Amino acid sequence: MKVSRFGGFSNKDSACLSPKLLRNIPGTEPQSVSCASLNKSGTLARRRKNKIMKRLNAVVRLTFWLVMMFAIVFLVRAESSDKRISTPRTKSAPPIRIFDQNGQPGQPAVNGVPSPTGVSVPVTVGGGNGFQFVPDTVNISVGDTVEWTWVNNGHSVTSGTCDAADSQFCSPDDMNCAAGILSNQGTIYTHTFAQAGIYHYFCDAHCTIGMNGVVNVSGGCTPSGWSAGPDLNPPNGAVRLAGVYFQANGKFYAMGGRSSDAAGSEFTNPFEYDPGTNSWTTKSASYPDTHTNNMACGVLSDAGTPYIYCVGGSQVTVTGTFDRVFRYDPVMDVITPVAAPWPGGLGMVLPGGFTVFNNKLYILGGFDTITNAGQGTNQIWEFTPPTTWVQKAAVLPVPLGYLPTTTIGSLIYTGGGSDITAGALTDTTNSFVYNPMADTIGTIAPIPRATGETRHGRLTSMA
Ligand SMILES: [Cu+2]
Repeated sequence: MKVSRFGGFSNKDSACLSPKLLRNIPGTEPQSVSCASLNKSGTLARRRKNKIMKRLNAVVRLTFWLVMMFAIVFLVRAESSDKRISTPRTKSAPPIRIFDQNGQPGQPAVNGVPSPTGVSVPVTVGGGNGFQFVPDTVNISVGDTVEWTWVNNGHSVTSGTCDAADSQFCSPDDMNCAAGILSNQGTIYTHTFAQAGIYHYFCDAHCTIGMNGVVNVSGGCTPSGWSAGPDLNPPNGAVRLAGVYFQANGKFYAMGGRSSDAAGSEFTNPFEYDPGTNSWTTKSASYPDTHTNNMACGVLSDAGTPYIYCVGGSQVTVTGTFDRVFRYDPVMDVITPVAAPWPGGLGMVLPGGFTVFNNKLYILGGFDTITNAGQGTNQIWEFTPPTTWVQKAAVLPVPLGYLPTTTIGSLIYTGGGSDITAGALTDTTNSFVYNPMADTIGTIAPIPRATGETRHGRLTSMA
């Protein structure tokens, strides 16, 4: 039974990686990776103004939210791990409006569906400790859109540095930016960036306590923009890794995988790519086991701290798979087990396509390596930190393994995937769109070329 397979990119933003570099992460198409500036913002200039009332208000609200967050975390941890702890998110927001770089209304956008030339990147307003933009740094390309969603009351998105609006854009409607109009929970504000640059923004009520953000807009990808990068650490190449962009530090991680199909060739440590130095580093943290091929990995936050979660996986020449979950903290370089094995693994199913939406990891389909000598599965699973697994009611219209899968806006798309019959893998053109909030799935136009045994590339409309 031949089980060759991919490496992949699981991320919301992708770094500029070269074809040479990408060749060492099988299954990745160079054109599917968006170029994005990964420059961190510098320290924001602060300007003092008379904000006594707003600060007092902020302290009261901060205290309230800290108490609330503690209570929520406590209650969630007290839940049994198999109990659904979340309800579908509902948005009671005004219609989205997209404004161009000059503040002029552009074409109306359908919620979650990006324009053909760009992607939509979500940012939470009032996330984190309640007074943060999460993530506070977004790296996008020209033509991409940032979608800010308010999760609590009394915030603004105002371009400029703290208390110094520059009126390039602002919530709720790009008008009278200097006024610092505050909006409430459920509000959605979007802005499409038509020009490259570094765009600072802040919350008019809370910038003095650190509620600031930055959008780095790179010039966009063109074929001539590719340049050579360093090879992945293992000189003989690597297969079956899961690629993850970690937005919090702007670095890219290759998780798991192995150097060959020979027994014992599994990698034991994560690899880290730093776009700033254009170099790879082998990290010190080591994997908890050797079932590190074909894992499903993605960035999820637990109690406000982002981690790379990895689910399942196989070991070359060893029958069966693992269902375990672990998480990697790239900042601390620590791997810890997560006491919530994937119920869909059953010791024999490799995760299929995977992607993250709304701080949940979704696994679509999979490869049952045992039943009928190997067959595809159609289940859809959802993992929410810290420990909750839910099998969704919707299923893939046809069983598939190794689906290229990604999130665009609020929808999850698949393009192709492997039909697995009696252990034989065949590329297909099956393509679906899954709505994780409605738990519905539908068929979209088939991918033009049969595709399988690969993971998704991202984050452009060319994926
Ligand atoms: Cu605020």
